[in-house]
Amino acid sequence: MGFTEKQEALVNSSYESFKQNLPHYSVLFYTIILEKAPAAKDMFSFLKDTAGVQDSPKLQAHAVKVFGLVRDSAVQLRAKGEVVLGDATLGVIHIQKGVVDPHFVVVKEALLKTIKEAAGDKWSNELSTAWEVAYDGLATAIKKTMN
Ligand code: HEM
Ligand code: ISQ
Repeated sequence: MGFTEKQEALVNSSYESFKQNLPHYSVLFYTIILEKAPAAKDMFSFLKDTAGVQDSPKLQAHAVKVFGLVRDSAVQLRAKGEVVLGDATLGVIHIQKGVVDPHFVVVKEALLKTIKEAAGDKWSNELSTAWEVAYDGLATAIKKTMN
């Protein structure tokens, strides 16, 4: 079965919970990424010269973009069964920054952990799987433009 209405609803509602405390969850998201891939710190222009992960409007803006794109992918998967990348420059940006395949796994794990925190007692395996499927669809679309 394809991506269901229920899955889309689960992604939408937990995305709203994430946005509710964006400063906190943005920092958590980056912190988990840097725990798993410390060298990635220098890839981000807004983290490069800071000590550790510090909350800033830029940090939040980037983080909410990533989660928002995954949410959009869930909407697309439900509506038409595939993810079409709206921004064709995403592949170029990631190549230029030196992003490689294993990074996508790190970001996925961090995203799922962050959503688990944000969803709180509404979290379920079903919710997590919905995010995972939406993320994988988006990651595949970005990677296609990275070749
Ligand atoms: C830039 C989204 C995966 C590292 C960007 C930008 C977007 C984006 C929208 C443009 C700049 C912005 O406005 O934030 C995504 C999405 C991903 C993904 C949706 C997965 C589905 C990754 C991975 C890495 C990565 C796996 C590696 C750790 C970066 C870096 C930049 C960037 C370093 C440049 C940030 C800067 O301006 O310094 N990404 N990204 N991204 N992405 Fe990703
Ligand atoms: C990947 N791409 C762009 C921004 C990001 C912010 C946090 C973690 C990963 C990201």
